[in-house]
Parts: sequence; C-alpha cells; structure tokens
Amino acid sequence: MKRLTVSIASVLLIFAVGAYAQGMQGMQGMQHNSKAQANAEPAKEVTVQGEIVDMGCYLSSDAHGMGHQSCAEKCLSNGMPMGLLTKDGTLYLLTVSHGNADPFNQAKQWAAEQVIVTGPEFRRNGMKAVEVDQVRQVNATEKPTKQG
Ligand SMILES: [Cu+2]
Repeated sequence: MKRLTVSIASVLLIFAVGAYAQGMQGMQGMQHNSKAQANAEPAKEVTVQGEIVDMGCYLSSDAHGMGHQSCAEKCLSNGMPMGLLTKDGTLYLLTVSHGNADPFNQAKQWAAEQVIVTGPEFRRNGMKAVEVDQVRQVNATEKPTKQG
C-alpha cells in the first residue's frame, strides 16, 4: 500500500513538473508573439524616393523644400537627425549602415534634394526607418516618374 502511494505520488509529481514546464513555454511564446506584433515587423529591403529633410525643422515647422535648403544643410551638418519625406507624406528616419557609412554621409550633402534610398526598412513603435545602404540623386529625367 505504501509503495502504491509512493508511485502515485511520483506520477503526479512528473505530471506537475511537465505541466509547469509547458505553461512556462506557453507564456514565453505569448510574450514573444505579442511583443513582436505590437512593436516590430521584420525588415524588408526597400527602394524609396523622397526629399532629404532635417527631422527637427520638418517635425516642428513643416519646413522642407528648396526654400529651406540652406537651413537643412546647416541642421544636418550640426547632427540633426535626417529623414526622407516621400511624395505621399511618409516620413522615414534615415539610419547609418554599420557596414558602410558613406551613403548616409553622402545623403547629408543632398538636403532638400530628391533622392532614391535603398536599404532595409524597419518599423517599431509606429516609427519607420530606412538604413541607407545606397543613395542617389534623382535625375531630371526621372523626376516625374514613379516612386518606389
Ligand atoms: Cu533646418
């Protein structure tokens, strides 16, 4: 009788440990899923056309375009965050590629100009960013055409 009680107890213990472990896994999975859904989408390579803006003047005063070019140049050279404003009004923060900072630094020289940026797009907490892997100015002949 004692032996039977002991074996029942061990079986129950094994079940309890198993259920606890599964419960923990389930909770961790839920946390990962909800976090991912709330904050981030996986990066995808994009090619986006838009105007190089300084984020401070654009966000505070809607300042952009050629009339604001000299201010934007000054702001960007002083370290103001740089953004890309598309024709449909989407604003991307531009970030530096760890592998090659040259395209980002090149973009800083093109304040208020139309450019085409290629790189991974990131979205988190409602913010959009493109890491500048490549940038080029839009040629006059390309200006009226589609945007990526
Ligand atoms: Cu400015």
